[in-house]
Amino acid sequence: MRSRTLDSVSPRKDYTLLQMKIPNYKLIYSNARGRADLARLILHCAGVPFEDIHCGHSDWPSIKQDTSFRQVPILEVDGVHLESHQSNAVARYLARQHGLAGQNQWEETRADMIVDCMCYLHAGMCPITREKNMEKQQELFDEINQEMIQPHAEVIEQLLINNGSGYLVGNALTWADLAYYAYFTTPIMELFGGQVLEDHPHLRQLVKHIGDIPTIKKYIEKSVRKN
Ligand SMILES: N[C@@H](CCC(=O)N[C@@H](CS)C(=O)NCC(=O)O)C(=O)O
Repeated sequence: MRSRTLDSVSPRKDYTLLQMKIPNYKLIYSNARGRADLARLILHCAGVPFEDIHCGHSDWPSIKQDTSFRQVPILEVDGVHLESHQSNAVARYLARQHGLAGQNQWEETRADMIVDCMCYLHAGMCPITREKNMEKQQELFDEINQEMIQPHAEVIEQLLINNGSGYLVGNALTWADLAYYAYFTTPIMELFGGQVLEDHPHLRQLVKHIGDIPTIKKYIEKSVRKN
């Protein structure tokens, strides 16, 4: 029976507190949201303390030389660099550690699938961020919205309807839900995408619900999460 709703299910923060000693996390990236946003959202949502280290461009060469792929973000756990510096691998690790990856392997795989779909949605936004003229940005956004965002949102809306819990996977919040929140609250979305979720009430409600989670709300209100 699918009777649980968004209001009745909260993130499983207790997982962290009851079952494990919280490691000392350092997340190293610039002060942009970019590829660190999902990891930051997972940690804030789970109520896990971490050092959010914003490095400047001039620091990158020295920081990156210690990484396998010469890229950020980097997650350091108890002083050890996680030897996988890809942003989704970092986010997946944190989601697993803190009860936001899904409640069994099937749910984990569903969440992975959904997060993987986001890659092409994010990639679709690149031409807009490269464009400097705002009218052209709007045109590009409208094009991408019609060709890519709306068809995808329709699929996700239907998935939410079929799932019936208000969440994308199972009956509790996962990092897949946070990934959609991250995508639909980027600066570009906030600038041009006021209407994108108009025809997708379940997805709109999910994004709103996540923005209303107290730990997320607090993070957004006081953070530099502006770009
Ligand atoms: N696929 C990688 C891409 C990481 C990436 O492109 N990082 C950029 C910052 S957003 C970077 O380190 N750029 C500097 C460089 O490649 O030298 C991931 O998702 O982590």
